[in-house]
Amino acid sequence: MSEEIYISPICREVKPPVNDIELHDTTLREGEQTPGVVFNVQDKLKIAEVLLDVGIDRIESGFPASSETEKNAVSTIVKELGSKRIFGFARAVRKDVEQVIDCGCEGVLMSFPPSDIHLQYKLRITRQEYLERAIEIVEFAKSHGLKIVYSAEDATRAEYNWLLQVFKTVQDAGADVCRIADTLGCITPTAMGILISRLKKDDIRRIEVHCHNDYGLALANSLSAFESGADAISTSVLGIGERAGIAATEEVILDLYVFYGIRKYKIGKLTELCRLVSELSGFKPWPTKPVVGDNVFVHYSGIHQDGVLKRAMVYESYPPELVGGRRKILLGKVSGRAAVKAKLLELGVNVDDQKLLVITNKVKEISVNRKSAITDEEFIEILRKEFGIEVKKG
Ligand code: HCA
Ligand code: CU
Repeated sequence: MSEEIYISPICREVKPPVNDIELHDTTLREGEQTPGVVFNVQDKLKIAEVLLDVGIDRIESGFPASSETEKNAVSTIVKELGSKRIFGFARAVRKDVEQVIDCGCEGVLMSFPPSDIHLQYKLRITRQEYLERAIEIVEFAKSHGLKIVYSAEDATRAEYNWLLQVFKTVQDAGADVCRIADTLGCITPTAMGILISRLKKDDIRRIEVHCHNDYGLALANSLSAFESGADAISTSVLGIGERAGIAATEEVILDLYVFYGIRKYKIGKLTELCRLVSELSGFKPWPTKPVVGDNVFVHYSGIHQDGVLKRAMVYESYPPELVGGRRKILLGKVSGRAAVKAKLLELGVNVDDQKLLVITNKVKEISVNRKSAITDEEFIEILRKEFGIEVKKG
């Protein structure tokens, strides 16, 4: 695939401090907290397999302590696919971590909120009690050889110096990565950049971000964190998760590839991965959803069709094939001769200019009385009925 990628040249002036990143995909845990989404063991295995194949660095495979079924699913993933890169979700309670150990996971995502709001209203513990519990549970997990991503749930609403103290404490106790969970998505990209830079300057060695999308900022916050030195980003396929979901795996991989030259993931498999999760979750991406929405590689207006047929880069910043997609020319009220000609060529039909003009006028005439574009099947029928042109089934 030719590297026909055309982005703003100003992007070259943005140089993140680290030129590597880890992706921590939580489709199988956060994603399953999407209302109505239930993955059975086979579903989880299929999704985990493709995620590993794409090159995802860590897979949050589920919450074993939540049920026997869930524990069985996580164990099966480890049994079938190996423990490497397989993590289990746990609260900061020994029983939860023991379940993750029993499943044979390589690591644990330990979620424990330090914000005063959670301490006061949810956990009803003091900051001192929080620290004691955090040290105890991290040391316990470490003593069992688990890799530890320590997640400060609701971190973006925690008071900074206290959050720093928490991260320093757990980092000293053995946590490998400190995660900022922007649980309510309530931070802006600039503020996230300031937070990450400050934590890095204050010697928090490896930082991950888990960004929710309640204000539509999950992806922007994730990239801003990376540009300020974050080492890992938590994502889910199609962005599925609680409420407005989180940063989407496919969008993060595409943006890391195009804007920062991160080539470590099999980007050509993104469409396949998204279609699999969409099918197994029943979650249909909306038509304008970046990377996989039905409309994202469609050119419909005459001006765009004319431009893209002359040179794709005119109206495409990256080729659809990059992510395993395909360009589509849709015919309708605003289509011109260039589009009709391209569609005819796509169908293997050659006509002279005279015939092309007549067919184009017919397309326009039909289109004005309808609310949707003309599908390929309808266009083939028009060619047959109106012009006696038989299209061979390709
Ligand atoms: C949740 C909230 C969570 C936890 C994950 C984390 C969050 O779903 O229970 O602590 O990183 O966004 O805080 O997903
Ligand atoms: Cu979350």
